[in-house]
Amino acid sequence: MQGVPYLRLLGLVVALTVVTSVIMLIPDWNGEQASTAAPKIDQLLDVAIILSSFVFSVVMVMLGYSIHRWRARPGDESDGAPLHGNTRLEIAWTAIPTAIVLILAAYSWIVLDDMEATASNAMPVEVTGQQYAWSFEYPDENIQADELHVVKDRQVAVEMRALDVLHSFWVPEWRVKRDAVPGAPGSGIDDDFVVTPDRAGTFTLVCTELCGLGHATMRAPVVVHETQAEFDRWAAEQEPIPPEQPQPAAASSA
Ligand SMILES: [Cu+2]
Repeated sequence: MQGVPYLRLLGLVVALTVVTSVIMLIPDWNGEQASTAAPKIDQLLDVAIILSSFVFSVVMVMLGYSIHRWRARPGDESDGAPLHGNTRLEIAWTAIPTAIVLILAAYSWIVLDDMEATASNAMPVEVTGQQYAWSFEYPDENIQADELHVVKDRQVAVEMRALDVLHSFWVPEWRVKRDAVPGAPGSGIDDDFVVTPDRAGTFTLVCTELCGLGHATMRAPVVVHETQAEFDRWAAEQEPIPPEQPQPAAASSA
């Protein structure tokens, strides 16, 4: 290809990348942050937005340039020249996206590894999803509740269960999301996760796996207490876990 203004095209790509990134970074996509994972997830999203803006800009600039440069002039009915291809171009459009994907994968790995680090003082909570309600058991306190109560700055170790179909645990302000799968626990399904809330207040646990007609109503209050003492006062008023849990007939005998 002769006479392609590479430098000017590169300049356009950089300019469009900057403009697109700035516009796309303005909205607060994920909303309020209320766990130690939230800023890490949000920063990962920002990096993904900038890399996506770059890919978008390369495609748009090359598309615009090609349409302008190789458009058919009025009255031109001739065929284009036969082309074999362009090895340099093909290497570039394979290598650059591969590098972008590998960089994002490595960065995501680091963030996920960091989020999954467990603390020794974590509070275990067993979360059960069923059509269409959540319930919570606290093995350390031997209580059960239909609200999720936790303590600010204390890690929560959540173990998920589902009694009927797939459900999914999501507190948007915490950013973490994990499926509750029938058959877990003990089935080898990855059904637990940790999260450290770092803002006291009341939030909402949302089921984010379409689980039936009542899916949209499958929510539960999440209360993050300022102190452990406040949590203990709440815990003292809750029902104890009954010794024999009523199980559906299909429950495994193992
Ligand atoms: Cu659901």
